[in-house]
Amino acid sequence: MEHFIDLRSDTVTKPTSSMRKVMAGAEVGDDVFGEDPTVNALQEKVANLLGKETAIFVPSGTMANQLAIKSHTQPGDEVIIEGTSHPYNFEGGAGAALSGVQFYCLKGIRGILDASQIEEAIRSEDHHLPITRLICLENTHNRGGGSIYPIEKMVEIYESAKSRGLLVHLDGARLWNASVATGIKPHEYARWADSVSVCLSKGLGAPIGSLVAGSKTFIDRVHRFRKMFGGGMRQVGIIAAAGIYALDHHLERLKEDHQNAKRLALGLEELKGVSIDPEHVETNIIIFSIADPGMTALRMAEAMKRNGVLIHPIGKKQIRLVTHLDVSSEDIETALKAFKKVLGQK
Ligand code: TLP
Repeated sequence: MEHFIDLRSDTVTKPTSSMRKVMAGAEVGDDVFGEDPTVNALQEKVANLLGKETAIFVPSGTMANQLAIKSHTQPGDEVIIEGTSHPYNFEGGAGAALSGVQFYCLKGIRGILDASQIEEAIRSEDHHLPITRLICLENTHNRGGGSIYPIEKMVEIYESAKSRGLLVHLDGARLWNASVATGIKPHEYARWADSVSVCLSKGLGAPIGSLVAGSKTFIDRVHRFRKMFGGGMRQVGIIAAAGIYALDHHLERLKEDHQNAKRLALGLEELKGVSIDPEHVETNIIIFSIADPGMTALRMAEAMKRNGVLIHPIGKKQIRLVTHLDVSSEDIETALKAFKKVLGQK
């Protein structure tokens, strides 16, 4: 098979041979009975990292977010969320279908909201109106271009939510990236949310797996709904082991992905026909626009593919690139050369 430099997502990583060895040797049990020691160890590890009472292992980030929404709300409740967020846009309408909630979407700056915007969106008590129940945040923010939620904003939003009796869920699929980029520990971020979902199969390089963390009472509800949604799994220590390995070995190296993303952004800035602000590249995601009037995102993706590089068109003129474990600094230089060629520059 031809080797591509795959910049479409950090979900494309393959488990390393050391990770596969740990998986093959994992102790397992029936996790629906709570008897898989490796799953239990992963849940405890992640609960500790996030400073929460407990955590539960689930197959995907989507299930993690949707279980949190389901467990926090009643049908008809309103969830305040940023308009380009993952749970609202990229989870198949699950909030409406599975929890019967409606979303109140706000416009953020690269996905980031202010407490004042949220306060204005909270419904007053009036039986004509839906009940505002939950606020969802995303850190880092995917469509915001991997933007980091400033912790002060999270504190303000959380405190304002608490003063109004509301709950906060954090989609922390890439909270690890935010933490490595800022030096702020995952638990320091997680403190400002009632529940947090995290993923092991994005930057961390595990093949599968996410967790939801929160209080014991909340996770009890999540557990019940996990079964209902078909997410109760059996001898999954085999994949939980990959998650433990990823947390132990692939967390600090996210720095390299961030450096590679920055280098890529700076290289792209040099090219005519590309509109990008490298200052906005805070972690491992790069979103740029094509300024060349004769070029579309789709055509650029096709041309890049012919040059051995896979990229992700996310709009007519918009491209997303994501750096990860399987992309080296040499690959970045190769990708930049391909962009140059595709844009007809020397
Ligand atoms: N994001 C994927 C795709 O769905 C777009 C990607 O390639 O970035 N929260 C956030 C912030 C995410 O970026 C994703 C996945 C999820 C949740 C969902 O995780 P999965 O794919 O495991 O359901």
